[in-house]
Amino acid sequence: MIKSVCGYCGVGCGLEYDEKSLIGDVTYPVNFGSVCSKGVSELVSIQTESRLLRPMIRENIDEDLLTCKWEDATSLIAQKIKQTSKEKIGFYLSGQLLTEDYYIANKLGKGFIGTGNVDTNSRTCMSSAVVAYKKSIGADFVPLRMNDIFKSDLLILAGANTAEAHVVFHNRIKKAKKEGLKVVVIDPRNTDTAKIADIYLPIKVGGDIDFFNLISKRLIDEELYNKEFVENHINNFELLKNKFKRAPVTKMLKRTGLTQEQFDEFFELYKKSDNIITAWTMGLNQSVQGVDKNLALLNTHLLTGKIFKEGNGPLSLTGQPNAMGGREVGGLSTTLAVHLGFDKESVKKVSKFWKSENVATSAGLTATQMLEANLDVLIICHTDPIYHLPNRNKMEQLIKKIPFVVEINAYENSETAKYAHVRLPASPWGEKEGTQTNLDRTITRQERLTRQSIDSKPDWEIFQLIAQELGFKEAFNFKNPKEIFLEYQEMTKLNGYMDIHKADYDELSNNAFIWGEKIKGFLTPDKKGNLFFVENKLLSEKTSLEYPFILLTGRTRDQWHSGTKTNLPATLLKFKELNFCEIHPHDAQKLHIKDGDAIKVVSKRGELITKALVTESINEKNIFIPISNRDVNYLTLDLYDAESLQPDYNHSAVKILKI
Ligand SMILES: Nc1nc2c(c(=O)[nH]1)N[C@H]1C(S)=C(S)[C@@H](COP(=O)(O)OP(=O)(O)OC[C@H]3O[C@@H](n4cnc5c(=O)[nH]c(N)nc54)[C@H](O)[C@@H]3O)O[C@H]1N2
Ligand SMILES: Nc1nc2c(c(=O)[nH]1)N[C@H]1C(S)=C(S)[C@@H](COP(=O)(O)OP(=O)(O)OC[C@H]3O[C@@H](n4cnc5c(=O)[nH]c(N)nc54)[C@H](O)[C@@H]3O)O[C@H]1N2
Ligand code: SF4
Ligand SMILES: [Mo]
Repeated sequence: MIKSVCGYCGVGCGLEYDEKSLIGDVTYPVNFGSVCSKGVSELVSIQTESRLLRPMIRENIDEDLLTCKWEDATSLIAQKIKQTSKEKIGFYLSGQLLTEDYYIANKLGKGFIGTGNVDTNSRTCMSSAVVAYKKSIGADFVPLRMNDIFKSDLLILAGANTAEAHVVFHNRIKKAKKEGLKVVVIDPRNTDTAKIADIYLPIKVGGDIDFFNLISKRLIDEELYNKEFVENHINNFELLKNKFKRAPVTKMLKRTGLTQEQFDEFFELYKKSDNIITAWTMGLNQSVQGVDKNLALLNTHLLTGKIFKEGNGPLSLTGQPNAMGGREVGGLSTTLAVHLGFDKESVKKVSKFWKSENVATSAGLTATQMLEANLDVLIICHTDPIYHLPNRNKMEQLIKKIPFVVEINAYENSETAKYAHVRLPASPWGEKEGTQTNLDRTITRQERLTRQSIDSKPDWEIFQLIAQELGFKEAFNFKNPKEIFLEYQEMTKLNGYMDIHKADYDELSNNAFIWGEKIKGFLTPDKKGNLFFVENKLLSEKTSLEYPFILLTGRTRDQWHSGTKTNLPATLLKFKELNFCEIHPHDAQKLHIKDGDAIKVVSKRGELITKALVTESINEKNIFIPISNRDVNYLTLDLYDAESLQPDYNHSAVKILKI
């Protein structure tokens, strides 16, 4: 029996494999044996015909790709890197890489090539939460665990559809409900998650800052905040209080789209709940004011002191399996390594540790900036930017201008593949080993369950080959992921609060390690939490007569993003429809659209064809298209949060045409 962990979502369920079947691990402290349809499909996805199996190469993207030897591909990549100045080189990584893969790629990019341009698709996913956590509590640190819901009285889910996106956690929520937990869901769509809520609040898209500000204002006005906690542990209280004095309450409520009765009913429950958790995901993060939305939410926990104690706290629900591990390693271009920034002291420490004189000295381009930056070399690994970046028509034009694009992927059918000059086959989940950190700091090891396909290699090994070709043989001489993990663990000692060095690699798959369990206070320099006054600036794209609908996008339960791993001919797991567009019956009627009709959805930037799903689950004037429709980003707008540079995926103005 081999123990491993699921490589799909941030819940990170424990699995067991007995050479024949893959099942949930009943002893694992996250899922206690349950798994969802994606978890069970892990093995099917390795065996599919759409695997990328050989390295391939071409001089320009109009030519066919030709199979080549690994040495030819890696030496060409090294040669291109050598010929290019470091600010023209970019590494576009992924929250689905294992920690060891991430560590090697970051060490090569930031440590030895010396470019800050090493970023990840987590930019499109969690960067608003990262920035806000840092500002508010002092570090990118999730201060509670999923199991805290069993010690809590109230769980608020804001812009999070756990029923489809964090399935096993959702089942845990249902269990906690039976033990008395109340659940409030704030979402413009009456999702499967909303259906289990004690109170469902159908917020108007983009109204979340107003909603959380209304909570904070009431807490202050009615003196319900925790005075002792605020006095001793919190900065900026007077400032916030003064700002709220003039806050336009009626307007704010109107912007939430909720009635006074709805808000009051919620606030009654809020007031009487001793222990509160607020969890959120893309409904807040993916926004032109994503950071501010996070801060407005975090304010409520700082005011009430409902943080750093059992059953309480702001719980960012990370999406990808190892987005947290990537952040810990330093995979975002705004960090250098192990949660350290680019200040002189950190650069010095890191240079000494890596024994390199070429460490990047300033933050580099974000993933959302890379295609627009006239790069000469772009290395993309374990992610599909042409599928996932907003305003796809524009992104397609931009990537064509990059003279040398390398794509490292385990599957052949990504959208980015069309633009790659070199394609390298990676070994996917099940054919490799390494560690990952789930959404609540649980570090576990994924195991190799089957042999490696003939010519594919684990991602860390691919980066190591490139590093060796570049002449960095001593610094990149790892024999296996364990050796990398040990070096990374040593490095975490550079950052006082990271106790990852206490984990035991050999033990990890049997015994998960939870880091940061001793942290019970703010990690800011003055050890105090920071309140921020934020306002809804209504910066998203507005509807017009021509484009009267707001498009929301998001997950559907049985598909993993672009579907290279889940939407397979051999998969019998397609229980739920993947191609649809939710539209309210009133809107459908006005447009003479019936359920199941083919429709064209058009924005100022592009269009797609899909199928109408007429449902009252969606507010009028909103439509929803799941990201299992690979064309979804032809419609979306490339508008970004000014601090996190995360895209505003959920607020594009569109029109609908019957075809
Ligand atoms: N099945 C499946 N599960 C996944 C993934 C997958 O591809 N498939 N991907 C993983 C990843 S990477 C991520 S990031 C997570 C994402 O996890 P979630 O964020 O929970 O998933 P989304 O479907 O993107 O949904 C966000 C919800 O926000 C709502 N929303 C939109 N705009 C607003 C708004 O203005 N305010 C509020 N309050 N809500 C709003 C949407 O209606 C939607 O229900 O899922 C992870 N899990
Ligand atoms: N409109 C809209 N756009 C969105 C979002 C949204 O909600 N709405 N969500 C955003 C978010 S939160 C995210 S996280 C992104 C996700 O967007 P992507 O990261 O682009 O989505 P995936 O399909 O998961 O891409 C992962 C790629 O890795 C490949 N792969 C699988 N296993 C391996 C392996 O072991 N090694 C290597 N090298 N490759 C492998 C897969 O074949 C696939 O091509 O999309 C973002 N884009
Ligand atoms: S909930 Fe997430 S981690 Fe658990 S089995 Fe499903 S996809 Fe895998
Ligand atoms: Mo994500």
